[in-house]
Amino acid sequence: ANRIPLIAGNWKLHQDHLQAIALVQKLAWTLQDAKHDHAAVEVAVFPPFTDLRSVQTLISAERFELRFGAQDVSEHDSGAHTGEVSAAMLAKLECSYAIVGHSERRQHHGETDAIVGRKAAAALRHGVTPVICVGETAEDLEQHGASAVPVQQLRDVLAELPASGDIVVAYEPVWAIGSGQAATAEQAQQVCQALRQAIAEVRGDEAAAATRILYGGSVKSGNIAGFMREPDVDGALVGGASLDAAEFAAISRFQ
Ligand code: G2H
Repeated sequence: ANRIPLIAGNWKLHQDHLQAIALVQKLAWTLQDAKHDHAAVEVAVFPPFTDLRSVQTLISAERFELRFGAQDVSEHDSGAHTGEVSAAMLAKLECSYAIVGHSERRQHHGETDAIVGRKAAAALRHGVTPVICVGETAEDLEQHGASAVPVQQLRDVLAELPASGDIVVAYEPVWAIGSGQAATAEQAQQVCQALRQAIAEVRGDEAAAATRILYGGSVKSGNIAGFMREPDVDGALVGGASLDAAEFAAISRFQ
């Protein structure tokens, strides 16, 4: 299958809407200077909710080919859910994606696989592609090896979804997040392959072959090339290194 690589920048809780405009502008210009082929490697940013309207306005006014998305989405479409943001609202803002189930939300906001699955389903209902995050803790790794927990998380999330609809999966070992200690390319490949197998079992071989699976956890320009050489790694979810336009553009070139 011809999977277009995706380099996704998760800004987490950084950049107010004015800083967001500056960062997106700088990133777009840096990519333009490098003659980045957006059809060959998709580049997307995931700013905080309050930045999305500004980012959308800038990208559409300047006709930048960057994609963007949200870091979370409500499982509900509307109603008495104070503080939530719906997938319909994100779709109206031209968000291509919504991250669901990032480990920081699983750890600190009590998100279970069932909740993550319902959030992904809500995104799909409105034409927003969910970026479904899975990954094992250091303790899981020691007790069960690398693949067992992420594969089970993905199965539980997929159980909440319709059989079709575009999804992206991000494998982010919790021990590698923001730690500076990335997984090796071989470790990432092993788990991404197992995740693709799990997708095949639930959604069929064709869907599995078409689904992009990203690696995340301390990705930087110095280690991206190794990950991208692996057959089942189709891109990266980048945190800290996505806040520097030159560094993120370099990662988008896999160097
Ligand atoms: C993992 C990743 C982005 P970082 O959370 O989602 O962050 O690259 O800072 O490890």
